[in-house]
Parts: sequence; C-alpha cells; structure tokens
Amino acid sequence: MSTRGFGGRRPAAAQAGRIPPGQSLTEDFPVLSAGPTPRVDLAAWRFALRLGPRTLQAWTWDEFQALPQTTRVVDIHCVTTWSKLDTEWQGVLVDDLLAAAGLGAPTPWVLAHSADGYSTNVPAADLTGGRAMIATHFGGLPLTPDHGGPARLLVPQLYFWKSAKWVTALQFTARDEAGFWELRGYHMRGDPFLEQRYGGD
Ligand SMILES: Nc1nc2c(c(=O)[nH]1)N[C@H]1C(S)=C(S)[C@@H](COP(=O)(O)O)O[C@H]1N2
Ligand SMILES: [Mo]
Repeated sequence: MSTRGFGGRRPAAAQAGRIPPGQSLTEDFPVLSAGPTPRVDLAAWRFALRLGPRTLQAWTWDEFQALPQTTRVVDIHCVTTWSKLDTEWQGVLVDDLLAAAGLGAPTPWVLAHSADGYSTNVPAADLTGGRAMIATHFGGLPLTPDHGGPARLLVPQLYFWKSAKWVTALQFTARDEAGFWELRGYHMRGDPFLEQRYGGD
C-alpha cells in the first residue's frame, strides 16, 4: 500500500511546488556516473578557476579548506526523474572563490571539468549570487567517492548532471561550449521546473 502524500514522513503541504514536472521523490541517494569512480589523491588535488586556457587561481586541498565555508539545505533533481528534498551540503560558494581570486565572473559561460574526463556547461549566472558551491560534505560527513568526493560542483536549481563530481576546474569560456551530456543531446541549461531535458526542450 502506498503512503506517499498521506502517511509519509513529510506533510504533503511541505512538498507543494517543490517537485518539478515529470519527477518523483526518492528517499535514497542513487549513484549515477558515466564511468568508474576516479581515485583522487588529496595531496595532489587542485581546484582551479580558468579563463580559456589560462589559470586565474588554483588552490591546494589545505588552501581550499581555509576558504569561507557555507552550509545549504536544497532539493536536487536528476533528469532520470528522481528528486530528493532537503539535502544538506557544505563547501565553498563559487562567489567566495571568485572573491578570493579578486574577480567577478569574467565571461557569461562556464565549463566545469572533472577528474574522470567529464565536463558540463553552466551559465555563470547559475553559479553566482549564492546559487552554487564546490561541495566537500554531504549530510555533515565528507562527500563519499561515489557521490563526487572529495569535491563536486553543486548547482541544485539545475538538473543534477550539471553538478560535476570530482570537479577540478571551472573554466570561463568566450562562448557557451557543450559538455559531456550536452554534446549527446541534453539541454545547454537544464532547468528542471522548465523541463529542459533535451536540446529542443
Ligand atoms: N564527473 C562526473 N560528474 C557527474 C557525472 C559523471 O558521470 N561524472 N554524472 C552526472 C549525473 S548524470 C548525475 S545525475 C549526477 C549524479 O550524482 P550522484 O551520483 O551523486 O547521485 O552526477 C553528475 N555528475
Ligand atoms: Mo543524471
């Protein structure tokens, strides 16, 4: 017997307006990766902000830990149709990275790069204004490798494929450049409330 919406853990009213069209709630946390989980050595870990081919600023793991830390509780939405409410993340806001580098967003487009060769494009406007972070903790614990640990991009207002796991760099680009899934037909922005799943949506 289904109890969803009636005897569930959360009153239905608290969920109203939070589940985008075509999505269903999940209580667990599925792992979705295009390939194997890369092994990331913290001693060699670097995170960089780049403008085209040029590195603007890079941080070691210890330097990254010393940046201002932010905790956010957000809903996440995967294009495979699961949504998960009230997920808690801690990390460094992209705003605080730009501030530490003494920069504003130098172009309107960003390509996020990951240690497994994955990439995804995100408008700079979706990364700033407190809307995105490089997350190192989930639910108060260090992010597990399967979910992108030691650090992943978190852009909760876009479909979750935009939240690049094992992120190594945010590259500001002169044009909107498609990433891994976008080259395979997925949407350049990916707003779940607008159901921007595929290129023509
Ligand atoms: N580096 C990298 N990031 C990635 C992926 C990937 O394959 N590699 N998969 C994306 C997809 S399609 C989704 S839905 C989410 C899944 O995150 P999760 O495994 O933590 O649920 O990660 C995204 N980030
Ligand atoms: Mo996904």
